[in-house]
Amino acid sequence: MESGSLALITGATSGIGEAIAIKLAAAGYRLILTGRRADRLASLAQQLRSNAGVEVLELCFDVRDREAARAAFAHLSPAWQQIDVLVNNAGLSQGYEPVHTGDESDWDTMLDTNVKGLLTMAKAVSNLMIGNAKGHIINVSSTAAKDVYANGAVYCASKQAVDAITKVMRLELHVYGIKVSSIAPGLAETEFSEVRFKGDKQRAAQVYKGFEPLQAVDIAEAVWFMINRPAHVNIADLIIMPTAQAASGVVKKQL
Ligand code: NDP
Ligand code: 8X3
Repeated sequence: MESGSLALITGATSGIGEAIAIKLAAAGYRLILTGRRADRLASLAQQLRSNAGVEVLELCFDVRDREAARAAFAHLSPAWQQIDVLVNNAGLSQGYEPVHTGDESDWDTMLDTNVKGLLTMAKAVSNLMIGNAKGHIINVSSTAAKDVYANGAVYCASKQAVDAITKVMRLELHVYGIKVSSIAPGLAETEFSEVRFKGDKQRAAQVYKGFEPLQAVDIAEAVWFMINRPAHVNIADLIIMPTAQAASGVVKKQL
């Protein structure tokens, strides 16, 4: 991809999405950034316009709200419809319980966001990419798609669904010259655990104690590598873990 290319990053208000936005802006990408927290979107967009001198369009909506997503795309001017890269990153884990005591509304939130929200965005952008006869969709999966762990049934299921959707979309879109990939991070220190533990910062901090976790920038660099392969090369899937992690839920800690 060239400088001046356009990327849409969902969930850019923190963590991995924000780091990808910073990385791509530094390389001269125009950006469409999404998320629910308007104040954070506005301040990131302003920072990128000032520091990197790139054009940034903020689209503030919940990916679970199909009407809001449709309206956002309906108002895109032609210049903002030429999307080269979609990083389908918005997602979350909510709750950490076995199935037998799990909270059904947490299950709905995870499946509606990580699976149905990702599909909504993938559908909207892939139609634009088909019209443009090019593009690259990167779905953010997880090591939770490769293994399972206790108390993570619905999150793991949602990310295994992301892997399945990625493989199916590749079958459907390769004929249009569109790349479809997934990236599966292991433990990365973001707001992820704070969201999982519903605002309990102390409990969240424990997750990343006793070893060196990934940082969001590590994932951003990997995404950068994926989108910068030659036109004939598609990295179909990329698993990236901290050195101290061997599999989902298997971490060597020194406490
Ligand atoms: P963060 O909590 O830091 O960021 C999550 C992002 O997703 C935020 O920008 C949030 O924005 C957005 N988001 C969540 N729900 C919605 C929604 N309904 N509509 C729109 N945006 C939403 O976590 P990470 O950066 O770590 O997570 C990013 C992705 O990486 C997720 O898909 C996660 O599952 C995945 N992942 C994370 C790993 C980790 O260890 N951190 C490992 C593997 C995968 P806002 O709240 O403003 O809407
Ligand atoms: C997030 C990583 O191991 O907490 O996808 O599920 S984990």
